[in-house]
Amino acid sequence: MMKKQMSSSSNTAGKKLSKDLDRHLNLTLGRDNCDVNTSHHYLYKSLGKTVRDRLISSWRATRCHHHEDPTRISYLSLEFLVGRSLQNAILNLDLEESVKDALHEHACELEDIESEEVDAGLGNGGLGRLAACFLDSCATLNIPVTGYGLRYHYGMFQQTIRNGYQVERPDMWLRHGNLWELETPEYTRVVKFRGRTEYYHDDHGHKRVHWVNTNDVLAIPYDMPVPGYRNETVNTLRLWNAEATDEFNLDEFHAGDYTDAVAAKNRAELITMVLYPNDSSVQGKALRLRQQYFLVSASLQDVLHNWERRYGRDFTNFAKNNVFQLNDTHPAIAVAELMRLLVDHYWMEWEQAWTITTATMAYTNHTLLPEALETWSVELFGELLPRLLEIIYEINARFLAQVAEKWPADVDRLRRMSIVGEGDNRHIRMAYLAIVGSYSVNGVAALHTELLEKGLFRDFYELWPEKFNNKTNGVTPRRWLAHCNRGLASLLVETIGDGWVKDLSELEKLKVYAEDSAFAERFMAIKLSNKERLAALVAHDCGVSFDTNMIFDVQVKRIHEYKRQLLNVLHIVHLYDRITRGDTNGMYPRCVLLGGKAAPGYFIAKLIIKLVNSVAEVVNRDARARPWLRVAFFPNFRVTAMERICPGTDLSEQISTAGKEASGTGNMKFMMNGAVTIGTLDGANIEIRNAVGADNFFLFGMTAAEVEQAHTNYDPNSIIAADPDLNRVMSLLESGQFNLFEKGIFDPITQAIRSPTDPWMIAADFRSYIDAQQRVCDVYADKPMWARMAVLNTASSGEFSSDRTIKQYRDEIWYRDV
Ligand code: 26W
Repeated sequence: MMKKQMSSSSNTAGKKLSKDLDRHLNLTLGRDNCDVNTSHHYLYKSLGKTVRDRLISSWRATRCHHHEDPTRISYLSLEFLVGRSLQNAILNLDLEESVKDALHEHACELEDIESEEVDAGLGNGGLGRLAACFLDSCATLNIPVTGYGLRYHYGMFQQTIRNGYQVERPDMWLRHGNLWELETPEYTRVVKFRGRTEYYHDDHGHKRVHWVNTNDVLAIPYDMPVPGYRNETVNTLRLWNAEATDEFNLDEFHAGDYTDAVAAKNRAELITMVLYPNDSSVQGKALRLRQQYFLVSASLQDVLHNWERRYGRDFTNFAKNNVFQLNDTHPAIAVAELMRLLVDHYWMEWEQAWTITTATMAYTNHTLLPEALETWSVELFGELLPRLLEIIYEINARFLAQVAEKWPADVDRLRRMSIVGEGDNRHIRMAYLAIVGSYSVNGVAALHTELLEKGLFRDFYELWPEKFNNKTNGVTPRRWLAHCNRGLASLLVETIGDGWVKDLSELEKLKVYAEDSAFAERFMAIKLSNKERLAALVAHDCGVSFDTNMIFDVQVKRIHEYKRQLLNVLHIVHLYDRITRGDTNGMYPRCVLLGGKAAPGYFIAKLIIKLVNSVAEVVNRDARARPWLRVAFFPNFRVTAMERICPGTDLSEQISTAGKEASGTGNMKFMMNGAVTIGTLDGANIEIRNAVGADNFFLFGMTAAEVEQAHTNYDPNSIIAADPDLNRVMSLLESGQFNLFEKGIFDPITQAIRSPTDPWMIAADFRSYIDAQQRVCDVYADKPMWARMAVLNTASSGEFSSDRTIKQYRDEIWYRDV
């Protein structure tokens, strides 16, 4: 009875969806079924609108509900790497069956339609994708979180490969419009730049500040819905778009110069034109600082404005009900901006404003690399944001007084801890501003947090140990398992039920099945079909044929020296060398896939891409290698590509120099999908290995402490000389075999490996890496043994759900006693 009712009601829902789809196609878009036959584009659009309609009422309901609850968590981030939205919404709203039926009437599969959607590539890599996973978990856990970001007109560049080199092309992702955004001009804010400050006394004789003669820019919000998993909650991702103010234009117009007025309009709109494609190194460009301040000022004004509408100018409970989570230092200027708004706009006393600020700001650090630590020159800062600079000076003066009180006469400590770094080039240290202004400072994996406390932020940890805490990253199991791996998801539902989608720790129940050979066989059959899907993609996008009988060995992530794609290449060259010498004893055939974007100005990273492609070309052309080794570089790696890549991977490469990768999140996606990791004791690898057990993880390399130690007398040339395998690999690279027509191009790479100051210690970990790769071959040859490991990896991945991470943010950072 129950069942019958359900199926008939879902049937009605299905019919309604089908009708709505046709209505959008015919009326909203003005097409008929004949047009559709020529392109899937309009079907995508009408399906998108149909799905969106179903989000709208829950979206409004969620806003109403949140209206009763004063709590508001604002996640401030310059990046949200959301990828596609259609399938995610369909999954979370439980519309899959209805959509399938409706599309069948158009002789279409969802798969044909989904490829019409372009990725929203509003982020670089790990940090941006983490923000997107977090939003999914917050909505699913029904936490009132608003994501605040920028509506870049050009997202992460599109990467193509020409003659083995990376070529960047602009990503015009908005060209065909964005179905998922709703413009909400009624919440427009004004953001000020430049000008100067004027001091005056108010009617009560208080000294006040006016920031005058400013260049103003409008911030127009575009809202994107963030649906929770089957719980009726729809949170908001609010992306600000920069537009010129009318007044701004008018001033110039009165001055008689129409063309200058239009030029000024362009300057304002430049702010949200393009995402900076740098990951882990800073450029210090004025436009970047303008982006940061624009995001922060518009978002804080939005929150304060909403507060004022509901509670007037009474801020007694503001701190209790508000948190601003800062995604790295990029939005750290929020500390100073909240002070400015409270003091200059709401006329609050400094002390009270500071109490509120330091009770609402929370800072997450995502990197230890010194080149990624943001500083801004005082000169630039003062010119662009004069009032903010004054406020930072005041914060710093009061802070240093506090330090001096605790450590009298420790001048060196004052110099070390100052928010304003002195010297030839005076600069603002954004990480220090974030720490001083926040009540919580967290790292993103256990080792990373420990290194922050003992290393980078040691002085601050000594002063405020209670501020520091760890929140190991996670990824959303909706996108990274339920959606991207339909085959495995069905097997899981059949075996342990569907509770894992909302509570990934239930995957534990799978552990007993690791010993069940029938189950393991089904698990590996699914892996095989995912390898087939991946092989088809690799054939299409790389023009290389992968054989699914071989090990699929994958390293996809941003290209960076610390991530050591080079070590992977050395292994490939080593295998090739063995093959050409006829030494294939104990070798297991493998297909190696590398992919990722290099920052456009990062010379060595771009050269590494060229090297991968050059090695791939030689290997793939050589008939002797064909049965043993195939190599491909995946162009334009992005969220959507990862959805196909991680389910089809056997071996996940997580091989950074220990102590350098803050956490990693790709490692978690691979593990969830049943790949086994070869990795160093770095970032979350350590926790992954603890969860799955040392026997089910291929460990190699120095520890973070050993790396630190080894720097003192590092001599790669003697390591190379003492290791015949490494010696041959280096000779091959130096012989020019891989660059016959471009003599010497790889010299910078081989020289870096041979340099005693190589920070990434490639040579030091070579032997141990090669040995671990040999163990991979040995285990892979034993099919049941590998299957057991693969199953155990999925079964042990429960704690790497971003739901677990977000619960910890909620319980340990966001909901606290104020
Ligand atoms: C301003 C230049 C810049 C841009 C981005 C500096 C630094 C960044 C990010 C902090 C780089 C980043 O994405 N970090 C990654 O964050 C992930 C999520 O926490 C971690 O899993 C990665 O280990 C970390 O590299």
